[in-house]
Amino acid sequence: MKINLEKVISYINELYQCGARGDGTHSRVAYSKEDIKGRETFMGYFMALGLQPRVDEAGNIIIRMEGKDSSLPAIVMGSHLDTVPDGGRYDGVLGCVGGLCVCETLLENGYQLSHPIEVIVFTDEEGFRFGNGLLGSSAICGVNPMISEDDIDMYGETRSEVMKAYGINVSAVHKAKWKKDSVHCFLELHIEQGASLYKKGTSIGIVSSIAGVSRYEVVIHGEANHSGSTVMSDRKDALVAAADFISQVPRIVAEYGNEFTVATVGTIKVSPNSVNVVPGMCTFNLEIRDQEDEIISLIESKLIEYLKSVCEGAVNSYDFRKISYHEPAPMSSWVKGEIESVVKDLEFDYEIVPSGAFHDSLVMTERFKTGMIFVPSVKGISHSRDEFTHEKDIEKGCQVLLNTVLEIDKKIIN
Ligand code: HGY
Ligand code: MN
Ligand code: MN
Repeated sequence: MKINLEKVISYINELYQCGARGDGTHSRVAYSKEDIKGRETFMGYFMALGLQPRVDEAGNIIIRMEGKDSSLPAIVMGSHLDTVPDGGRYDGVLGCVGGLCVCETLLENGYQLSHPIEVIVFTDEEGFRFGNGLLGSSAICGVNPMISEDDIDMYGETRSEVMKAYGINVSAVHKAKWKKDSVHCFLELHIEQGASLYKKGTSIGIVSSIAGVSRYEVVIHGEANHSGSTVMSDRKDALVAAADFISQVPRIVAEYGNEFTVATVGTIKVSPNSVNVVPGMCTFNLEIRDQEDEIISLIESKLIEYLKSVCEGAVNSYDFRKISYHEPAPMSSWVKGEIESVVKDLEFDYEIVPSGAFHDSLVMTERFKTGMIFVPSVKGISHSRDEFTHEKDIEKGCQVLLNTVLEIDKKIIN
């Protein structure tokens, strides 16, 4: 059975249009009208196949295709449709479209698996608006998504307002949890988002493990004052303290981390944000990622130590709050092995690679047997409008996904 590349590409392009703008950018951030349009478009593809999607308490879209034995646990595939702002065409989308393409190919060939299939679009993987992502996958796995009705997003709106408008009741999110024995395995096809496959010219990556990620909100409280009449020695400038801290993040990572350790300050807000006012408050998000838990904790403690030293005497106070944490996670060796034997049978070149980016699989692997298939990102670029993956690699990735589903379906686990 061969997947239909032409259809896969047309779905990817159509979903891209749901967030494309005239200025060449593309954003489909979670909870936006573009995200809603993308989700409706995606659900429409399944309805055209005669499959009715449902939306769970966490906003996840789930499509079930029955197998010969509906009492068997489901083979689940999926990823996310939300993007970062000015994001790429493939991140997340490929795994959702890959699941769709598997269902469509099976239907077209009149082939029914023994196991049911479920395709899932997870809610808010990126966490752009509130800072902590992986919402839908956390809910499904019964992992605390660390959300509250009163969380304030980057536009000043509360989580309860934002999610209500999206059809989610914050207090009901936990009800989306799945039983452990309801899943045979979870498979996520994704672009690599790094350059290791691209540099080696390899078409397929089989993910060994996903880096852990810890995210924080840091608030520095200084004193707002007149920028003309407040002499330098009298200032408590929150932005200057933040700048000092941020500039030293790379040094601390280099000193205490390893080749995979990364830390990033990716957002910053200054209050009152006026050209003639000494910044009174500075709020920013920090994240630390590594393949080892202990390294994340070490970098965290070194950064807190440095923040304390920067703030002492220079500003009034600071808050350092962890907003989410996911420990590094190995993928299931059983699923990895199944993918590897499929790739070998297909005679595709492959590498076993760690993932520096996180994915819903990071959470899913805590509860279900999980495996990830990577295809190369040209020049390793992702979270950017320049994200690109060659069609020949997309075709191979989808084919590996389909063949893995077919192989795994033969394995009945009691
Ligand atoms: O941020 C990440 O690693 C992922 O792309 N959401
Ligand atoms: Mn992403
Ligand atoms: Mn992604």
